[in-house]
Amino acid sequence: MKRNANSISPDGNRRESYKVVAVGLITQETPGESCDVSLSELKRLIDTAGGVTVAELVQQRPSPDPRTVLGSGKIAELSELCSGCGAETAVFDLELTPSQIKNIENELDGVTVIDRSMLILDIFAGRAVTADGKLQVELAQLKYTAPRLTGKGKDLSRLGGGIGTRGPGESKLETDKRHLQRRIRHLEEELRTLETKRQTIRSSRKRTGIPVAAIVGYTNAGKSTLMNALTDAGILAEDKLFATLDPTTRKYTLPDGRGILITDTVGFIRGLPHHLIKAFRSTLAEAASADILLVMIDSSSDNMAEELETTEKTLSALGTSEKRRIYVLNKCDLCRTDDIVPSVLTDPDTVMISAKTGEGFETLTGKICEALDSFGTLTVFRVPADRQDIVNRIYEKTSVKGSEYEDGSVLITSVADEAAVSIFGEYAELSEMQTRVTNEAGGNGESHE
Ligand SMILES: Nc1nc2c(ncn2[C@@H]2O[C@H](COP(=O)(O)OP(=O)(O)OP(=O)(O)O)[C@@H](O)[C@H]2O)c(=O)[nH]1
Ligand SMILES: [Mg+2]
Repeated sequence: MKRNANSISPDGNRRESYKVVAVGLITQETPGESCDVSLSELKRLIDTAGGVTVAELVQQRPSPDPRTVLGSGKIAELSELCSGCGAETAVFDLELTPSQIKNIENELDGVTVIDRSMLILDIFAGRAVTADGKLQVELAQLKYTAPRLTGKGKDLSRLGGGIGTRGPGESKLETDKRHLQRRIRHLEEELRTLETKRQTIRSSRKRTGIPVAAIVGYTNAGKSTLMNALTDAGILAEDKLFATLDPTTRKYTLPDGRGILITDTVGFIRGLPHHLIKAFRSTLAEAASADILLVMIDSSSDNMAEELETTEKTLSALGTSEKRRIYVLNKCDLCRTDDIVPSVLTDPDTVMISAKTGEGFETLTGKICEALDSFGTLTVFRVPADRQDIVNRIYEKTSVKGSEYEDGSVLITSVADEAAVSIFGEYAELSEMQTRVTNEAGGNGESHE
């Protein structure tokens, strides 16, 4: 596998020896089964972050204890467990408040306590490559992780960092309050500048009229594998969570000769707090600004339904609910059709593929062509100036982009679907000639590259 600048080696420059205890909680809101699924995913995240899960501990209670999440007996058990197996870190599979972290740490002897989001941010910190990605991760860490680490400055310098405490570029996360606010302001400023630049790039990309299809979906669904198979992009694709953080865009020529841009994006994951999704808005903006979403699903996953649900929720948090979608059920080489969740199968825009073997690619590209057709064609209508009735109807039936008078005629430029082109065909001047028009509706994000 070729590796590009976006890649880091699976173990990168991480120490592999952090011993971690994974802690889960079964409540009314998180029943046993969903706690199991989430905890096994947490262990994969720990592995991705370079840690080793040496033990796990789960407690069932109606709701988390407001002070220490677990009850006092379980906290004592956790303390014994950590010292028994020499664990340096306990990762809780839920969102913890800064004071909960402090209270729990007071009960554990020298063990660092982090939550699921801190762990994910830590992985992002190790994976961000572009200036954008790095800024977003650092800002999210300063806002989310740093307040949860304050007061532990001495411990951190003793440990030299550790899981959940690493900043971008492996530098120790700044936890000094005096510097914190200044740094946050500085990063926000830099991000704003970059956002303006991205906006310009996005606008110029829109003007070229080349449509963009973004591959989105749960982490590890096979997005990068599909991207590589179609465009030879050489992106790192591996059996780890969050192999991709920064988006990559490549040109792809469809079988009918039309060109599109395909973007590979960061994967989604359950339990990421809403404000963290927002923090990665500019990375995820690739999805928000795309014309078509290729929603990728690992059809061999035991948790396909939840993964799809998280994907749908994240897409709607990004304001992309109205966007044209093609559901891509990947890894069909590993599963039987009758295992698949029926609600997705009945969607006419669903394709089964194997990004690995190439099975189903023809159907997929066919669906992309169909989606492009439905966007309509940029058409110029030349209507005699005395036919105001026709002018009015064109305004009614098409999406008018502009009009002007020329030699006793009204020239109307609009995006017209096939039906409109055929109704007003005798007035159409350049129909079929133009490339398709970028779908402006809902395009509120911006693009890199
Ligand atoms: N058997 C099989 N494995 C696949 C297929 N597609 C991808 N994989 C494997 O699934 C794993 C994850 O693939 P990636 O392409 O890295 O997944 P991703 O969606 O880009 O993941 P993130 O970047 O982490 O969000 C890799 O080990 C791939 O080899 C497929 O069609 N069949
Ligand atoms: Mg990927």
